[in-house]
Amino acid sequence: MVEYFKDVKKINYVGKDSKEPLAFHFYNPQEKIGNKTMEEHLRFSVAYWHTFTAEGRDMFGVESAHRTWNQYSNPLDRALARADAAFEFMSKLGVKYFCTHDRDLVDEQETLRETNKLLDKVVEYIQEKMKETGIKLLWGTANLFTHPKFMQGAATSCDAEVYAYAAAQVKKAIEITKELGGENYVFWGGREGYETLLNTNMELELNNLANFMHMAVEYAKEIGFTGQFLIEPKPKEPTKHQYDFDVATSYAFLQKYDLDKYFKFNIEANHATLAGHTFQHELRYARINNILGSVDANIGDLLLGWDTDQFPTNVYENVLAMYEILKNDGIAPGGLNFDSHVRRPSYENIDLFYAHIAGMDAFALGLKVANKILEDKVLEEFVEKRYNTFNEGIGKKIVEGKTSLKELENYIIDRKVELPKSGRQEYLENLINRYIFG
Ligand code: XLS
Ligand code: CA
Ligand code: CA
Repeated sequence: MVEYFKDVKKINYVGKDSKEPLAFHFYNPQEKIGNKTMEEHLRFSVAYWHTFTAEGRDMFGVESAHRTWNQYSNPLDRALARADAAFEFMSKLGVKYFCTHDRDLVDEQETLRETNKLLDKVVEYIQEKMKETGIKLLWGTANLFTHPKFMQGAATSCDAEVYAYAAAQVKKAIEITKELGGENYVFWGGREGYETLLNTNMELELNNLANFMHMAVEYAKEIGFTGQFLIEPKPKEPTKHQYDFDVATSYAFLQKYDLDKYFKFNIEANHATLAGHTFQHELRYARINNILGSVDANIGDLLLGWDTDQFPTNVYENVLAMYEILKNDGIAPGGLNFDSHVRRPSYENIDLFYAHIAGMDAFALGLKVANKILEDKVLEEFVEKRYNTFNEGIGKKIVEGKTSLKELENYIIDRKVELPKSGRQEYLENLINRYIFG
């Protein structure tokens, strides 16, 4: 079999003092942090699309990278070579999970029947590879956004035939996710939204979307797929407005249509910032509602403002993300999927390793620091004190819902209200810095 990454051996943990670049300096899979190993906490996953399918094309330029595994003209040869490269890469990197769209595994053919036939062959091949390597599928999904028929949405299309095609495609994608033992299944509505309300029946589109989700839930039950269904919110791009705007908006949609008990959320850092939130905000909102399912680990560039999907090398952000994940008691069966791609100038195969190592090390650092902050309860104690007026008296009554506007008026009407305690933001920011660098 062709070896695609000849210059790379297994990536090992060497510790922070080593100068070896093709190694982990902070991610030590077997090291215990609290009650779990780093590997158990972090559950890293490689995104098939960014790392093996895409080759660095952007709006202004053609592919900058030429991945040899994608050069075969026959679609089956190409798909199998891509799988070989993927499993060689993941084995050398030591990542135990991957995520994929149906159309990353094989290119779309003339008809759905032909595509599905090809897909079956590739899925069988990948099953073998998974058995050999022990690598598992974190989540599968259907690509309902690349082909031009989806230009006006899939489950929210203005055209019933497109809707039917999308439904059939999702049916098959759930089947193959089940065959591959996928632990989750993701719905990302990249084109479920609108470009202009002038031509849009929003109510019909949202109702159709809800029916689509109900059919998916039903079908999963029917075939015994027990993986977790996840919604991945994103407010815009490629569509001007996307219905799954952020966690709160999507959660309201799920509740309205009685879907909330079947879904959790896959939260992507770059999508949070596009929605005008921090990554931590989206994680926190999901956590407190018990709907935090999985994470697409990346980071955007706030100066550019679009979905740049960069590797999450910002330790500060990762500390705050891991803080939420630890408070959630982990995200299994979800994981940290690197929905990240190398910059266009980082076009060599070796850059794929440097990028993943950088993301894994930065998340390992985030995990360590967040765990220490939690162990020392420094934020907990601060927050606890900040709200302590709710622990007794009238505050306790408010929390318990045992008071009324009248009673509150009576209570406060003759009192001089003092200023609340200082928020101490800068003190807390410095505290976090001391944990990171101390
Ligand atoms: C695109 C999304 C997409 C989903 C899977 O912005 O992040 O890659 O994660 O369809
Ligand atoms: Ca994503
Ligand atoms: Ca993205």
